[in-house]
Amino acid sequence: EHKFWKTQPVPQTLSENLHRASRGTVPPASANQEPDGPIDSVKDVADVRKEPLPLPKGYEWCTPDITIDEECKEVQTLLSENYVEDDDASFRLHYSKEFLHWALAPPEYVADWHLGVRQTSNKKLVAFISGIPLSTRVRDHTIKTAEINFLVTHKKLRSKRLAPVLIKEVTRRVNLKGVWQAVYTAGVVLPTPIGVCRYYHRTLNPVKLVDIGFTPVRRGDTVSRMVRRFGLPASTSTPNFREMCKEDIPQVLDLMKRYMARFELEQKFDTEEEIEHWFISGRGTGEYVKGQGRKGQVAWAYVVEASDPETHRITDFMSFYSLPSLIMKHAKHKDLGTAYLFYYATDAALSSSSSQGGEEKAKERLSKRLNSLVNDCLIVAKDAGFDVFNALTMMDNNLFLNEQLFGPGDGYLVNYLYNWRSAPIDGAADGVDVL
Ligand code: YNC
Ligand code: MG
Repeated sequence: EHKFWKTQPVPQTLSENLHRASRGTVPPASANQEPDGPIDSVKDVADVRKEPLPLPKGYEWCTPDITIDEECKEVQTLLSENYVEDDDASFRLHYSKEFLHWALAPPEYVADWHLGVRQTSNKKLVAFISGIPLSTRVRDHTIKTAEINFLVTHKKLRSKRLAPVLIKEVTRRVNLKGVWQAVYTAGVVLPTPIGVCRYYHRTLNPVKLVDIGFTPVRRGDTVSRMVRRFGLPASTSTPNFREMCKEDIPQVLDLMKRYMARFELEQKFDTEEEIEHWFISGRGTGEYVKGQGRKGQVAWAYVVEASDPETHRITDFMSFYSLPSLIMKHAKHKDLGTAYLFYYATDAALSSSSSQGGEEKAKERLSKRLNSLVNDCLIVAKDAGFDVFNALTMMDNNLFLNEQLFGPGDGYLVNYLYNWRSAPIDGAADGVDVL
C-alpha cells in the first residue's frame, strides 16, 4: 500500500494522534515523543540532483509562464477539463486565468516551480503541478515552505504513476532553492493528515441551487420557503464596513499578524507586498458591476474602520475569493458562482478577556462580531452575483456557521505537511470525524 508515499518523508502511521486531539484527551507518551522538526536528514542544496527526473518516452517537461496569456490559457484549459470533481461528476472546479495568475504569481514566486508535462509529438500540455513560496508557522516554529497545488494529469493518463514523478520533480526544484518543507491540501486521505476540515455551504440563490441539484429540497420544505429563509438585506449592516483600499495595507498586516497568532498552524503573511497581492491585486479592473463585481475580479476584501477620525484604526478585516464550478449535467446552467471565505481578522478576538468579564463573555463578543461581519460578506457576495458561499470548519468559523445558515457539505479538505514531524494540531479536526 502507498508504494510512493511510503518512500517519502511524511509521518507513516495514521491519524491516531489527530483523533485523540479532536476528543480533547492527551495522546499517550508513545504517540509522538520526538520534538517537532524535519523528518529527513538535513541536506545541502549542493546535494540536490541537478537534472530533471526522467519522464516516460514521448513526454517532456515544460515550465508554463503563467504571466503569458497563452501559456496561462493552456494550464487553465487542462484544469478546466481534468481537475477536481465531486463524487458523482456533476461539478468540476473551474479556475479562471485571472485566478491562476493571482494564485501562482505572488511576490517572490519562483517561475520554475510551475511545471508541466507535454506530449512530445504535438506539444499538448497533459500534466501540471505548482509550488509557491510562503512561510508556515507550526506553534513556535516558523519554516520556509512551498505550497503545492494544482496537481493534475489528463484523464487519459490516469493510474500510470505520473503523479509521483510530478511530485518528485517539484520537490527537487523546491529543494534547489533551499526549501525542504511543504504544505498542501487534498480531498483524499494520504499518509498522513495533520488536520481535516469539512466544507459548509451557505445558499445565496436557492432557486438555481435546487434547479441544478446542488441543494435538495428537504421533506416539508419548499423552494419559496427556502427563498425566504436565505433572503438577505440589500445593504450591509456593520457600521463603517467598506471595501479595503491600499492605504489599509499596513494596518491589515498588523491586525492579521495578531489575530492569526492565536492559532497553532498559520500560513504567515510577512510583508505589505503579500497583503497587497492577496487582497488588492485580485480585485480586477474598471467599475464594479452589480451581479458581477469588476472585470476579472477574483478576490474581495473589506475592512471596518473605527469612526474616530484621528487614527483611522482598522478593527476588522474580511475577504473571500471567487472559484466557480462547471456544472456538467444541466441544459441551461453552466457555471456555479461560488465564493470561498478567505482570510479574516478581528480585534474582537484580541482584547483581553479577563478585564471584560471572563472567557465566555469574550467568546460571545467575538461570535457577535463575526456573525455581523460574515453576514455582510454574504450580502456583498449576493450582490456580486454568487450562488453559494463556502467556508470550512477551521479558525473561528464554528462561531458563525450555524447562525449564518451554512449547512455541511459532502466535501472535506485534508491538510498535510511534507518533511515536518509535528505533535497534533489543536482544533485541527474540530467537529470532523472522517479520518
Ligand atoms: C493527491 N491529490 O496516493 P501511493 S490536490 C498527493 N496528492 O501514491 P498516479 C496523490 N498524492 O498511494 P493518478 C494525490 N492523488 O501509491 C493521488 N496521489 O503512494 C498519489 N485528479 O499516482 C496516490 N488533483 O499518477 C498514489 O495517480 C500515486 O493518475 C498514484 O494521478 C493523481 O493539488 C492525480 O484531484 C491527482 O488529476 C494527478 O488523479 C489525478 O490518479 C488527477 O498513478 C484530478 O499518487 C485533480 C486532482 C489533486 C488536487 C493538490 C495538492 C497536491 C499535493 C501533492 C503532494 C506534494 C508533496 C510536497 C512536494 C514538495 C516537497 C518539498 C520540499
Ligand atoms: Mg498517472
